[in-house]
Amino acid sequence: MTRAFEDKARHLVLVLGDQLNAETAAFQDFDKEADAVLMLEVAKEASYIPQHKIRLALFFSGMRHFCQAIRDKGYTVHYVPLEDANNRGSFAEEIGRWCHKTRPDKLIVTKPGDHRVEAAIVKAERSLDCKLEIRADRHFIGTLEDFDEFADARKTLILETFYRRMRRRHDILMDGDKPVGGEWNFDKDNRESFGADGPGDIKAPRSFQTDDTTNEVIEMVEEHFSDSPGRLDAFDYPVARSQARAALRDFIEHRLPNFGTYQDAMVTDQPYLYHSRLSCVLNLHLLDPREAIDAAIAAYEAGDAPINAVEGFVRQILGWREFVRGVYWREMPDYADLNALDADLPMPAFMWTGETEMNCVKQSVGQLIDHAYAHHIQRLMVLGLFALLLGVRPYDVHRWHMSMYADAIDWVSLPNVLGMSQYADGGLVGSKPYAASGNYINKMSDYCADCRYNPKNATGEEACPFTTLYWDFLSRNRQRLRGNRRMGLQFNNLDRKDDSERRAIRNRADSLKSDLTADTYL
Ligand code: FAD
Ligand code: DLZ
Ligand code: SF4
Repeated sequence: MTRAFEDKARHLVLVLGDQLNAETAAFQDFDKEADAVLMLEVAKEASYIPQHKIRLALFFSGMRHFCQAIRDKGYTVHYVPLEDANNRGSFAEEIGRWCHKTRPDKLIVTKPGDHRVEAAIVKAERSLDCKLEIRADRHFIGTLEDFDEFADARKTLILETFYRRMRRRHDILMDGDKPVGGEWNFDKDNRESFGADGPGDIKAPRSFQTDDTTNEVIEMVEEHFSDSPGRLDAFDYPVARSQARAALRDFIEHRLPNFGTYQDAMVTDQPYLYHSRLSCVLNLHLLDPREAIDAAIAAYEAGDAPINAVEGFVRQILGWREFVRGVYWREMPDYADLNALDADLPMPAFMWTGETEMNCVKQSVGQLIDHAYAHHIQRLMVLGLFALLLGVRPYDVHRWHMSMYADAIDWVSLPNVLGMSQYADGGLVGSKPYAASGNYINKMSDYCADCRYNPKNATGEEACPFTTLYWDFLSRNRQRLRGNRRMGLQFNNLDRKDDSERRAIRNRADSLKSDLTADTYL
């Protein structure tokens, strides 16, 4: 097709790296004859914090596959590769360059998943000759307006209340006005660990072979980001829509039936267990959350998966995923600065390398290096817990998280890390800090059996750092948390310790804090 003016576009639709879906609001009323798509690989997004090589390859490969898919459908796509000699390296500068070149009447973008990116695009509009239109992100089940309506009506935000409201509003897992299976929540059935025999054979998530596009991206990442964390030799993530659907089918068939029961368990060298590994394709919009929920419910209705598994999976997506997104947009930008527990230590360097004698941390970080993935309980009750107990600055924990996980995008990482795991928002996302000693990790994993520390000991040669720091965390935050009734039992246990034991714990905690943070990376 030849256009009247070679590059002139009526509307220029900017598609960001986590918006790889041609059904998004930005494409509504798209006219293939008159409009064009703009996709930008920009150095700034890859380097504003060092990022895992798998994460970089995932975004760039996903973007290139999406570009090809819509070009095949006849869309005009201006795609700027990272290595393009004219690439100016940031969204603002590239948008300016392309608006100048294509002279659109309107620049259209779906709401970005990062407040920083949205602010940069809004700021860039001032120097453009066209209007900017930001459209709502429909890749969620509820709207932000709906979340605000929920939040405005309440003093405190409780996930369970929000989740039930979402079930009713969207008629998901409902039997009239009653929850399917007779309960709203089957959490009590979902806390099993594996016995001495271990988990047995669990089919790992489907592995996707790299194609020429992904191989090119991998080479580019190795060349330009050789110092980034992680490794790429085992890259096998889904990077296209058809692969995302195949990954969902694979989960539903092989892992969903046991997803609930062993949701909280952790096992050496088993990164995924019964988890789905669908967060990346969901967050990059290659998979719609409704598709994931519908597939799980269909498995329940066909008798292929029990209610505790299906309800557990639905709650993660319909409940938590929607809830944290609502909190993010309601509270930003101030949310990023919250630090309710005044935590002020830096993140230790071994959180990037795994070089530590704490076996649970070593295993979880090792897995991150290999796969840019850890499942929820490793994030919350090993790595997040360690940072919480040590007292690391919450925003630094979030930055570390953004740099190590393939699925991290600001809207989802920040409330989970700063809110749920570090309690920096003082109880907005979670009603109490997820503070626990090494005994919890011992109960839910096999890590302690191969560790030089003993999870039962808070002091002495073999004292587990988690256990020492747990008691220290309670002591140092006693005043701040004294009004939290859900912590009563934990403080009662602290009160049972005599003065000399408390002193010994404090001394050991102090030396741990300086030893463990002696070497930092960011
Ligand atoms: P599964 O265990 O199979 O769960 C199914 C899906 O539920 C996930 O794919 C995800 O889309 C959704 N989900 C579950 N829990 C949450 C949650 N708390 N918030 C949002 N979605 C949820 N998830 C991210 O997608 N990106 C992040 O950056 C991220 N950071 C986290 C940081 C911390 C400290 C914690 C505790 C959790 C974080 N989560 C994050 C949530 C959750 O841990 C991951 O979504 C999940 O581990 C991804 O693996 P999976 O796809 O195998 O999930
Ligand atoms: C994470 C990331 C990376 C590494 N690179 C790009 C990129 O080059 N172009 C792009 O459009 N998006 C990228 N992203 C995602 C952004 O950092 C950010 O998360 C999204 O723009 C938020 O919507
Ligand atoms: Fe982790 Fe402590 Fe168990 Fe070692 S003993 S694996 S440090 S919880």
